Amino acid sequence: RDARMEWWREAKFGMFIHWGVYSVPAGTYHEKQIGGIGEWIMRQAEIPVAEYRGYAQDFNPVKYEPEAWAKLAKDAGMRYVVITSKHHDGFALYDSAVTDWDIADASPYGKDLLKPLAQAVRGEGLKFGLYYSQAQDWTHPGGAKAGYGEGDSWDDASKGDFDEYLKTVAVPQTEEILTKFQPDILWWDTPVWMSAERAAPLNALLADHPQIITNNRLGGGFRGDTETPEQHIPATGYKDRDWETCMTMNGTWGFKSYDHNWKSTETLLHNLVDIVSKGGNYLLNVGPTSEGEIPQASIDRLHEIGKWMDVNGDS
Ligand code: JFZ
Repeated sequence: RDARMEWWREAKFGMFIHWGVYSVPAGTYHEKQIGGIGEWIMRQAEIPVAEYRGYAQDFNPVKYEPEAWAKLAKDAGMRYVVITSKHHDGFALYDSAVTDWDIADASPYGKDLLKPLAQAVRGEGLKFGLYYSQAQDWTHPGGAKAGYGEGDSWDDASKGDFDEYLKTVAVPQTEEILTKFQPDILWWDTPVWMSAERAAPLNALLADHPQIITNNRLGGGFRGDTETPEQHIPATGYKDRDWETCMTMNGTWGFKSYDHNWKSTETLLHNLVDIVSKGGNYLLNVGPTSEGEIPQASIDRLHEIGKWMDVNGDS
């Protein structure tokens, strides 16, 4: 176990990437600015499935440069990258055989976004991880909807049986991403409606990937390898547990066109030093646009962190 965690413990600093169809509305629905985090716009505004699907027509990241993203992370002193393979809106950033609600089938871009990033990231000598929303899925029938009773939804089209969803979508997609991309990390999230029985088949898929590192958000009592304090730094770290604080640079994970509430580079560096001094890792988020660009404010801060690393980092 310790040998498996070794690279992760030494890594200290990683890039989180929240990217998907929500970058198209970018926080605005029918001329109204929707509160909360950008990737939750479908849930917040209770957008019907058919209407939300339309946004995929404008998710066309022709400016996507995975090599530049990998270099940006590397130059900032980051040692790993974790990207959303599927967030709560159910949209997959790779060509999934399980569904047509993915980048290859539902967007004009028409091809996988993850393999090129995996290659670029590993080409820079960094580790590559995948986020996967195993429980919440707001488009596939039966997927969990936070705030709703089991099986329920704001749209009849996404109501359904949760166990059926797990069996026909979550399990096969997890299997797909594990075999297609061989991620070094699998980052589960929001175990809405989960139980030990429901989580077990997902956890079992990890057995074929003994090197993989997982977090504590699968649900059903599975603790994984890492604690994931969100948007805060625990005062004294965690006793006997590896941990990783994930944090946004502004107020959202997914791109919101009008969120300019950027933390200063000084604050970001202060957070990094604080976290590392307490034995944790810092997973710092960027939210690219629907065209495939990381916001300039994020790039500027990562460059400045890189300059600090040149003087104070250990490699
Ligand atoms: C989840 C997601 O819902 C969100 O969109 C984003 O992906 C984030 C990284 O993770 O949000 C959470 C999950 C857990 C907590 C808070 C927000 N938590 O444990 O306090």
